[in-house]
Amino acid sequence: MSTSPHRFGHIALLGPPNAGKSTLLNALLGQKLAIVSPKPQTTRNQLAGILTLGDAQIVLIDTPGVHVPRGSRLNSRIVEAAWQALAQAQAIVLVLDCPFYLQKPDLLEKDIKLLSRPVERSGLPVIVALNKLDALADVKNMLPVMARLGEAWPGAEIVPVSALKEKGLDQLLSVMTAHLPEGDSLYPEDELTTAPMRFLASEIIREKLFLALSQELPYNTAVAIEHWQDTPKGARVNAVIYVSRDRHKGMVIGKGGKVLKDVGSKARQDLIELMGGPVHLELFVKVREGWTEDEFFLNELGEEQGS
Ligand SMILES: Nc1nc2c(ncn2[C@@H]2O[C@H](COP(=O)(O)OP(=O)(O)OP(=O)(O)O)[C@@H](O)[C@H]2O)c(=O)[nH]1
Ligand SMILES: [Mg+2]
Repeated sequence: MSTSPHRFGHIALLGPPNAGKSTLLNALLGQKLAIVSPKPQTTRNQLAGILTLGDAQIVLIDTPGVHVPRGSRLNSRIVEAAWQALAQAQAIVLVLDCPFYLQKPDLLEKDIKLLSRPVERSGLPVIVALNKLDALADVKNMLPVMARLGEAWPGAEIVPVSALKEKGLDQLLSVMTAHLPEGDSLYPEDELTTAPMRFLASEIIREKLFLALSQELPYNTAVAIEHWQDTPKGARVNAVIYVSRDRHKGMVIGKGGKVLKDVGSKARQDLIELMGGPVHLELFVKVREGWTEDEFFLNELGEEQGS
């Protein structure tokens, strides 16, 4: 029997957009909770996933990708949500895209600069998950990146991982657990998240939009659950997809409604899995000019999302 004390705490997954934070959250949980897309800035809110292990319970907080926010209020709020996660955490896992930095070494310097100050100010221990190991031609290629990160965060453990191929996760988990304070679990062991179902449903729809739409369009869409009813025949869910311009509406609907139909049927499949029963999903597209700048609307969305 293990004599090590039980540990409990929150760990923030922090890093630039597209580094694989949400993929890592899902891989660590062994279940899809966070949405993922090849486009940067997919995640817009914190999302807590609860991982119950034999000797620890870790609340993993997925965060939006940190970057220098340009343009909209939405963008500033997204980045703010990421930094705010540090206030609740006992440790930080910096998730970084190794192959990307090999291609663009100057962006490694830029990201170190962006992350250093807030991370240092938080006073939290840092673990680096150097991600996308599987996409390297030779694992030795990561050595200079590791050396540079070792300079930037002296003493931080750097764990090469592949969130996609689920490599290096056991090592990452043992390093993470070691950084947690002793304590009892706060949540039942079968609880996966603190996020409301409505939020998870709206995220699933947003993921399908991110996958279906090109260029700037996904960044100008938001999803709100307008109506939710649990019936003996399953859940009836009405969701509104907000777009910021009239011409975007047609693009989201697509020729003969094809895009919206496709988004709806893919989202429905995931919702069935999430809820473990039949789902009737109806999607509506509404124009709300300038919503990405509208503080009131952004607050409303935030409340819906439990954040
Ligand atoms: N090859 C490879 N691709 C990965 C890995 N982890 C994530 N990806 C891909 O990287 C892209 C971005 O992944 P996400 O998990 O959405 O990244 P994120 O850091 O959450 O991004 P934002 O939410 O936009 O900040 C997706 O296409 C993933 O499939 C990995 O270990 N290897
Ligand atoms: Mg993400």
